[in-house]
Amino acid sequence: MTADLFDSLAEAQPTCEEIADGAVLLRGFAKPIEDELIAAVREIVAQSPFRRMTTPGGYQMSVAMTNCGERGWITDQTGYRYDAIDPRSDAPWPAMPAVFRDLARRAAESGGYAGFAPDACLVNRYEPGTRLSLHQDKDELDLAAPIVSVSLGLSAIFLFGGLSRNDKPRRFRLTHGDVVVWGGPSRLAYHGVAPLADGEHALLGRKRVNLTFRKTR
Ligand code: MD3
Ligand code: FE
Repeated sequence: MTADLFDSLAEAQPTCEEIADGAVLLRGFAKPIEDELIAAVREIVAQSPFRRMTTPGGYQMSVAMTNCGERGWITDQTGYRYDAIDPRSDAPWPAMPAVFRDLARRAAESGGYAGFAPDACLVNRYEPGTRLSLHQDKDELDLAAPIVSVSLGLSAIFLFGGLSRNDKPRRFRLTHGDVVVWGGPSRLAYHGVAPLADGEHALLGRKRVNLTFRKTR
């Protein structure tokens, strides 16, 4: 067998790697449905555009966000919360596409969390230089459910810390099509994204889009 054929066979089969207690990295898991996912993102954004939100501390986030599903994550001067209404359109967030829901459920099952039924999907858009500082995701009522993240477009350095803000983060490169299931003891770990390096992605151009699927109640 030639090295090339061996490589292409290896790429066709997503790998499953436990990167921390309860956190499973599924390399390339979303790749087979990349076109459907990107088309769905475009439809969501047509209805609820990306916007840079303001934190309670008065800072404008560098990452632009939107949501789909029954509820969406928002931040403003008064705090962080999940809300059924997009404050920009005063209408419900776009429905979660079946291709999103199914991907999140299949990924969670591969990661050991069968029956994952997300009610919210936060869609983050990174441009070169934008970053997400170290934080915990704890606005969800059901912390027993995992969070499933899907990376599309330019790759990013993901920072994965511990349960204390002071724990030195490990760094992982997340590339187009990678899916991570964050559950169990990793669910409340501090995490963030280093400033995005410039580049050009064949499908998304100078952008990274990250989907995070959540069960908020
Ligand atoms: C680890 N998003 O939206 S995805 C977020 O790439 C967020 O846009 C990042 O952090 C991004 O809140 C990282 C990976 C991720 C998401 C949720 C987690 C890692 C997590 C929750 C707990 C532990
Ligand atoms: Fe997060």
